[in-house]
Amino acid sequence: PVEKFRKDYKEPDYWVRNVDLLIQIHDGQTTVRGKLSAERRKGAQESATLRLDAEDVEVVSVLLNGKELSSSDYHFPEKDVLEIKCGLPDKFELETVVKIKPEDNTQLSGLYKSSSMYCTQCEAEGFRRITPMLDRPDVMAKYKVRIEADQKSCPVLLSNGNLVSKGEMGEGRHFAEWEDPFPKPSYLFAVVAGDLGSIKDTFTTRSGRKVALEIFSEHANVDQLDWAMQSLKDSMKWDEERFGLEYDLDIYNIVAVNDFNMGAMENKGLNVFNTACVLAKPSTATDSDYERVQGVIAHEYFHNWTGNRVTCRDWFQLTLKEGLTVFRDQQFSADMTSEAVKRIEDVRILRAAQFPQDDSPMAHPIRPESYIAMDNFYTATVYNKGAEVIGMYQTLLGKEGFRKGMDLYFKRHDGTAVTCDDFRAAMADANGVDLEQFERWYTQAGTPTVEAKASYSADKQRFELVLSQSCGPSPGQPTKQPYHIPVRVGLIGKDGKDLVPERVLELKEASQTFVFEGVKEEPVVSLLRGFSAPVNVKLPRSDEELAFLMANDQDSFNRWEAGQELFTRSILANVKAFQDGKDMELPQVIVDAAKRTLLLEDIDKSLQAYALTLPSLLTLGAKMDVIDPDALVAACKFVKESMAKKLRAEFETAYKSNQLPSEPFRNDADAVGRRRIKNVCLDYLMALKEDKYTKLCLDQALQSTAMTDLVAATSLLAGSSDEAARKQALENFYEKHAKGNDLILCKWFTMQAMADVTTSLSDVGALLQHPDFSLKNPNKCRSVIGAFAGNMKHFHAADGSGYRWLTDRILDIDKMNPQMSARLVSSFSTFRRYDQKRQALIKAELERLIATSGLSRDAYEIASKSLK
Ligand code: HT7
Ligand code: ZN
Repeated sequence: PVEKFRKDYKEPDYWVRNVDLLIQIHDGQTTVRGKLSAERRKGAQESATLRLDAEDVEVVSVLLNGKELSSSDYHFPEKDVLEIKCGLPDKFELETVVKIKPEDNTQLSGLYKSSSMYCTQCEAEGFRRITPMLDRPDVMAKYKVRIEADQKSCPVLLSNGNLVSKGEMGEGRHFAEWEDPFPKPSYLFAVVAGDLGSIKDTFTTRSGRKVALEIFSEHANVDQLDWAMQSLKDSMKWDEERFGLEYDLDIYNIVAVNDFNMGAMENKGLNVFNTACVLAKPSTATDSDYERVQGVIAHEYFHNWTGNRVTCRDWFQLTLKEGLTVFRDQQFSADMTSEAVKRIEDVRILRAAQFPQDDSPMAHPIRPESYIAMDNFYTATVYNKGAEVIGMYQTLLGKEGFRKGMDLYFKRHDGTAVTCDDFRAAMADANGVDLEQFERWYTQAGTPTVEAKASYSADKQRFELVLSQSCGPSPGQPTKQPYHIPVRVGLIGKDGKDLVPERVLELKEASQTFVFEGVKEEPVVSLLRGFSAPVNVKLPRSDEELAFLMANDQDSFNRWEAGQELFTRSILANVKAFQDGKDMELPQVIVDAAKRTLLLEDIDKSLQAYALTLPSLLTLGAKMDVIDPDALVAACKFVKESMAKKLRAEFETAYKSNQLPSEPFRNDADAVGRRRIKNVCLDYLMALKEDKYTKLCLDQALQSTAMTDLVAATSLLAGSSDEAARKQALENFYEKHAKGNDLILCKWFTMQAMADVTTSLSDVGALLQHPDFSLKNPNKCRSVIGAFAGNMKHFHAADGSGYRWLTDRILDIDKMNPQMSARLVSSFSTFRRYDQKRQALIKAELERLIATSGLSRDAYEIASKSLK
């Protein structure tokens, strides 16, 4: 497979200015006539041939300025390239007629059929699977589309922009013509055709334009669209208020589809969504589902400016739109819910998904230097670390300074395709600051460590903080240059109040000393408040100091962080004890701190819940020299059980006092927080493995009406050793809630695939045979296979059975959907973090994958890079 490099970027020899498409959908075969109005780039050689991207299309004819070319005038010089060999004038129209088969498209890239509807996914390189094109983001054109289809099976025909005409054609067929006034790259093109229901609303922009909003789904799901609509209107308003950004078309359409490789897609004026990211109603969606829908709706909407109006010059710049848009959706969700809670959730995801990636052979800078399959680079690094990098601009420049930078970015680049350097320059120029060194966040992979050493002079009332930074090697980057790191710091006195105003220190050297004057007593340092940079922190502290911070820090994030550090220490110490065959212990200081948190009355319930939640296994694993899955799981269980033994009464009281009446259903912050803390308490109580609590949990699993409570209780029972209760809860969930609803079925699959029971592997094997399972549906694959790959104990079974099972599944899926199989291969990428025996077992599986003939380049790239 061919590797592409960032340094090799060149402008294309031709620009395409207009694309005129005729898409004739017939059951079993679709014909696409694509007319490109193109011109040679100034400076390009006259002899330059036109090389169009074209994949899995059957070329019927090619016309140049209306005249059919003979087959000797064009050819496929290499796979997926259609080259026009004959001479071309400076400006011309090139027309191709191709045949495609959406019904057979299991890759879900290009035009495909999902259930009964036709839809497209063009990012990153799917447009070439519809019609030959210069399928690259710097080629921006205006699109006109005519869709023709059967009227009965496809009454709804949608594309980007505005509907300009529609009508009947006889013989049961009809058409619709759409025109998008904004030039766009091909990856933002979309078409949908199907029998869909919808809800409608309007939004009046701040300049008084009325925008028609419509959200489509299968008819049966129309009652689950209201939350998405509310979220869309909230997003539109928020972007006007926070960034002065107004929507620019008269229509905004969203369509929910069952089969989708990712969460959603921001096609201009026609977003396509995975049903999992748009459907929600109280009886089917958990609180996290509601949050996800709100966040993803916002994310795709925000792309209209950060991604669509200003797009990426090439795919190496992906974080330009994704990091920025994730940052924007995070800020929005924080404003809609709670800033502190949202920050904790985002950092938990970063630590569980991105930190391990940054410490693996798949580590890459947020702006990668090379790729084989671009689809493999839609990663936690590009998205989530990318968002942290954007957040650091805001921390360094302040909210106002950041806004100035954004305004200049749009002023300079609206309507064009640009680079991450252009964004950085806009931020620097708008604020008159030097952000040269900040580029290293884009060029270097790996998670830096910031080490702090503190000293205090009572005489001089002076506090000194020496900060040093380092970052271990990454693939192709043995050494690193110092980063520009904003470190938000507070100094706390004995009374729990800040002694001096909080500061943002700019750490730019390998080591730097920062002095605080007028500090009246020896402070406790609160470092990296709000997680002001994506780094690990090293600062020696006693358990007591952490407990003090947990109780007193005015920064909610660092209160939570101190608790996480306490838990981490204890779990890692117990891992060691388990490995050495010694007794495990839970320090009293942790029990006391947890008790204080449990007894707090006027605390945000979500913060209380997160403060009592143990760090994820992946986050803990990242802190171990060698990950020992059995010891890690045992240590976590021990900590939970010991805590529950000591605080049984407090957990019971908190469980009861946070019960909510079943009617009316509420998903405001208080109700969400109550369900959260209640279910954390249930989790602890279930660790005691007593009949009383199994009964409590079973009652919740059988009687709750809120999906959050049902899932929490049933998941706990799915991992219970009480076979009868486990069976009853799972059967009840299936019969009463999941049957007939694909999204709830996925929850049912996941709770079993994640369960820590001796039959885990045979259970997931059986789930694949379940009549409701389908290997072709990405959500279902993720819910069984992806979830099992996250089952720390059973996926990592010492005999390698979990690894072999995953490889077999990857090979099954790879034939249908390489994007999906490649994602699953990445579960193996962190293999060097495990013991020698497991390393050897995983290595053998990666080698088995690579040796398989016909393996997709997507899966090949992840497998081969993981082995490096
Ligand atoms: N921009 C969208 C990316 C996306 C995608 C990428 C590769 C393959 C399938 C895909 N579906 C959507 C999603 C987003 O970040 O908004
Ligand atoms: Zn995005």
